Amino acid sequence: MMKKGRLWMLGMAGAVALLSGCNTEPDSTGEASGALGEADTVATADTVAAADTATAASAPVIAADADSTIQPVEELVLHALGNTLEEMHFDKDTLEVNASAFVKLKLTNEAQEMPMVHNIVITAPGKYKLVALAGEKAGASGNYIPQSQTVLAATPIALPGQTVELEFTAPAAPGIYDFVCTYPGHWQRMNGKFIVK
Ligand SMILES: [Cu+2]
Repeated sequence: MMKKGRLWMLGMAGAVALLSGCNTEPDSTGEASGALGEADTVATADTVAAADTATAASAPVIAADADSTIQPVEELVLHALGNTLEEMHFDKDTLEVNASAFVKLKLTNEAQEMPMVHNIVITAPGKYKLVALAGEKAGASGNYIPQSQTVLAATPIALPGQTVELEFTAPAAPGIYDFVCTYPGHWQRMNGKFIVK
């Protein structure tokens, strides 16, 4: 909020500077349409100038915020392997993050065959099966993701060869949550524990 305030003030300062610049020009007292045109130009120039100035001026402020309030990003990488219902699996059965961490999860589908399409849905503890069965009912139009409080986060569907990404904030409450692929028929082999420390 502080930063926004500063940005706005710098913007105003820039606008004032630019406006006074205009006022010294002989043509600036011309007809109304000309003045409107100048106003538009000033607004655009001000936006650019303010953005430039703010970046330089507020850099130390952003750094201070990062130290005190912004969580470090925790990256998770998962691969879905196998080309048949019998072979398919995630390469990890456990994911681990810190409570309230900002998580970047990347899922790469290494399969070559349809219907080896996968997603990852993070669920409340012990709920992966219920979420997966409800996901089947949600169908393709619902991305196989049910509207449910027990769904904490979900990637889009990754087709064979695709990588999908998901950014979310981990639960604040430590515990053993679940993750599961909710594509129909996959949950039995494609699930694991999402551990929040
Ligand atoms: Cu799957």
